[in-house]
Amino acid sequence: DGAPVRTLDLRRTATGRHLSRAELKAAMPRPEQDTSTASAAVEDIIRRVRTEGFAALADLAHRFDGVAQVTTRVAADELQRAADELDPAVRTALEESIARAKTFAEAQRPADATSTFGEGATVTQRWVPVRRVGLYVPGGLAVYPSSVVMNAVPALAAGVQSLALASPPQREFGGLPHPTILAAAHLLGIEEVHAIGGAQAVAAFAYGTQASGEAASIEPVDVVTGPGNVYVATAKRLVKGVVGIDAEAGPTEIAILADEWADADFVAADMISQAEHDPHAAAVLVTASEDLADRVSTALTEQIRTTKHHERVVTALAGAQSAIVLVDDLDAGIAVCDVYAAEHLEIQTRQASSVAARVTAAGAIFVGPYSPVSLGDYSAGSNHVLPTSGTAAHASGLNVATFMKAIQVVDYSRDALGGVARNVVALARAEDLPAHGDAILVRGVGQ
Ligand code: HSO
Ligand code: ZN
Repeated sequence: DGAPVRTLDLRRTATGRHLSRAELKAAMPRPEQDTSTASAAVEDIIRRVRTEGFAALADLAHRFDGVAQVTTRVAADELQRAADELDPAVRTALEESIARAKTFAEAQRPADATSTFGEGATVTQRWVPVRRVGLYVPGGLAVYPSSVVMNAVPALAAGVQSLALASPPQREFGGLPHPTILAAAHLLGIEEVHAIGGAQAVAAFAYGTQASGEAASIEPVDVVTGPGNVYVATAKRLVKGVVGIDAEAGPTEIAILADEWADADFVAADMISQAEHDPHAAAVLVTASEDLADRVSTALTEQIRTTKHHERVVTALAGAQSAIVLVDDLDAGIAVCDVYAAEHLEIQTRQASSVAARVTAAGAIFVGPYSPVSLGDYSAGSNHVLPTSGTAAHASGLNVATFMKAIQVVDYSRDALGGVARNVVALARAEDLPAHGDAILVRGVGQ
């Protein structure tokens, strides 16, 4: 019928009854991702980096990136030069994005919590940054200096001491990562940048490599973050546990909950903005208004004609992952958005902020007609590294706590220990672990 996006009718009139939460979830357009094919290749890369170190990195750079390397480490003057040569408007925009992201990240620092159980009995949860972080930034088609900002700023605000960045060596830039990536790193004060691509970068961060010839050693990190293709996602999954990782990032998603008052041109433009990332990107409109659905469909057809990345956008919008979802009313729309748990959710309804307050699952929520996702992608102050593929049901976007861990500190006096000694002994007996009880009694308390 020429519609740029298919319609999915989840209304009672179409389904015969209201769908349950599980049925809504099954009905929503979200294809499952398969990372199994990349697993064998990535396992091999990780094994080689662990056993051969720099020799493996050099060989993989030659094979996958077509460059010859004597070291992975980018020299300080190359970082400086990239920053000097940066377009001034881009430089200003990056600096202002960094400033906003920094303000917001610093405001997120979690407070320590202490409970006191009478005289001399305290437990405290103390937040401590991880020591060292490895940030991966993809190269190739997508060059995202904004992602350097989004990954680095919360780590710096958390107080991480050591921050390393890796991005693939580019043949057209003499084997260095893309210059805007280097420039962004320099603006953030990151001094350790490596020209290493994909799965091998994740492996080098997780296990470290020894110095060899001119190549500096790479110290292992505590946390690896950053977007990437299926190889990067698979590598992160495989090293998880050895190091911490951020949420796995699949293709980007935008869901828009809108009523008949929404501006169809705004809705269409925002759907196209995220479809522009990837033929697998998802754009989903959820509405109870058939009239709005029709107007958005028309606006999409109109706007698609002149959009630069036409191929990608059309493929993403026409794909099984995208749809205009018709629901009975606003409540049903909120229920649908909650089960879908979009990476980005826009609320384009009347009283948008009170509607937004009722949503319980989304990577980030964008409230009202003047908070489009692309604002958040670059300049709002919020983070754009967000949980995709429905993982927003349990995971969070990148934030200060991603780069911190909480240590629980127990501090009891002799009297305070005596006060709970009987309980410890009783529970130790119940678990048939009497030595646990003995470790209390040996202190001469609780008799
Ligand atoms: N929308 C992407 C982030 C991004 N957009 C970077 C432009 N550059 C995923 O949240
Ligand atoms: Zn984007």
